[in-house]
Amino acid sequence: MQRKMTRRKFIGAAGVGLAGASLSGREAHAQRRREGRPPNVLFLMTDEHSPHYLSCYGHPIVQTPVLDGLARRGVRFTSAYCQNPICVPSRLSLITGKHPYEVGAWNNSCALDDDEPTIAHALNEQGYVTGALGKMHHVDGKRHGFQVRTIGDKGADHQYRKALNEYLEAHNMKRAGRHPNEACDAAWPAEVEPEYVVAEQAVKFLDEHRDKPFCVWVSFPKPHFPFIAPTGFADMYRGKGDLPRVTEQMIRNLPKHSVEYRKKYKMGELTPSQIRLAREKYYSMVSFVDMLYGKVLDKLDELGLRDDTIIVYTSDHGEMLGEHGLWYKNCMFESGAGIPMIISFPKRLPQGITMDAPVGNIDLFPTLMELAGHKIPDALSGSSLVPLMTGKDDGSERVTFADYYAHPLQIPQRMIRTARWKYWHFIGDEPHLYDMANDLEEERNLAADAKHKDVVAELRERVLDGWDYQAFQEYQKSRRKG
Ligand SMILES: [Ca+2]
Repeated sequence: MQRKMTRRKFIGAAGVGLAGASLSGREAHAQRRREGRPPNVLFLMTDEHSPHYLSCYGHPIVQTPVLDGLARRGVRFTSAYCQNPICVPSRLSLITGKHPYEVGAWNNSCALDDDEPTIAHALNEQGYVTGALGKMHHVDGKRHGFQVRTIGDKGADHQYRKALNEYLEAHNMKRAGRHPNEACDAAWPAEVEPEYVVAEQAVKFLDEHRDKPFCVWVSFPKPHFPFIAPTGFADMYRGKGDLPRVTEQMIRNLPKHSVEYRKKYKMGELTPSQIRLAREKYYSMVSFVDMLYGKVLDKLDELGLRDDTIIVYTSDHGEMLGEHGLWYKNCMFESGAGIPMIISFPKRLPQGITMDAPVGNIDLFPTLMELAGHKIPDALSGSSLVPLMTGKDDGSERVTFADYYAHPLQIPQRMIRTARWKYWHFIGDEPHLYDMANDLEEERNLAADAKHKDVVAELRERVLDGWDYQAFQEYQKSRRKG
């Protein structure tokens, strides 16, 4: 009630100030509406974007001019993580602000309970129009609070793969599979790519909802495999695929889970030229999504909404791209559980700065609520990044967690990242400890080193504190019975 009265008063005051301005009646009206309203949220999200593969994160080959521009106008996080390195649990954690184990999100078959509130519900209550365009990966096909779903990935909504599928069918073509050894160039126009049609819908959404506060997810499936360079983006990197540094020690270090995964997909059999080619195609996909986000941001500028919009860029997990001899994600190494994260809102946040404190996608729900001036719901497990971004918290005590339970071995595992350490705990395998200040490539597992006994004991305790992996074991038992 208090908030509503304040808002009305503010609209009134803005009206007086505009009386003498030389705006047309309609423009003045539109401006008054904007000035009294809370900021919009534009949520740019990709799938499988490893944190090092953007030029603003220092990658020597990959070019991401649009996201670099966003980073110049915002805060870029260098130690950001998803809460589970696989689609569904990661995404459900993000929209609920809770750990995957708190919402029963164990693998890509798990649906969110209908009663579980999401950020969309919270912003709907504040009078926002909430939209989810593109990949949300809600396996039940439900909206979970998002009101507008003009292009979805499941159920009755218009699916983002429709244009591509129709094109392939009409031309009697098939898309290459997921394995890195199938990397190639697209033989279809960029206009039928799922991301292209989602971006078009995003532009339409901004046009249609410009006069109300909105929160919209513009969510792309790329740069998720298959490793196919979109038309127009293949030449940019042709011949420029590089090899990651993989040492024997890294391979020896791998946990049982990753050894099994490597075997299952024959990752060790890839030749250097196959690795180079798959990485090259990945770079093309990254630049393609970057270009499309440019179209969406241009629309925001054209509508004069940029200053009133909080913009977030993140991904649901990374992509190993051959690092540590691994592909895909499904692990806690930097390129598996790490993500790029940029938050831009120059009205309230510094511009062009980087923050090294550990943060997670789980923190975005409370962060966006606070930045937009709304109350943060009590039940969230993430914490707002606003104190960190505005210099009120130095971040030295911050930690973030990620869990994993899915294929190939279904071994419950949990990672804690502190300012200096990454500790990766398994139920049924030896732990890992990496000194992230001195070994960012995670080459030396220090968990068995007597010198670090106390660090391991402390982090082990923190990882186990409150972690309900027994609920996963119950879930597995019930599945076996069913
Ligand atoms: Ca994913």
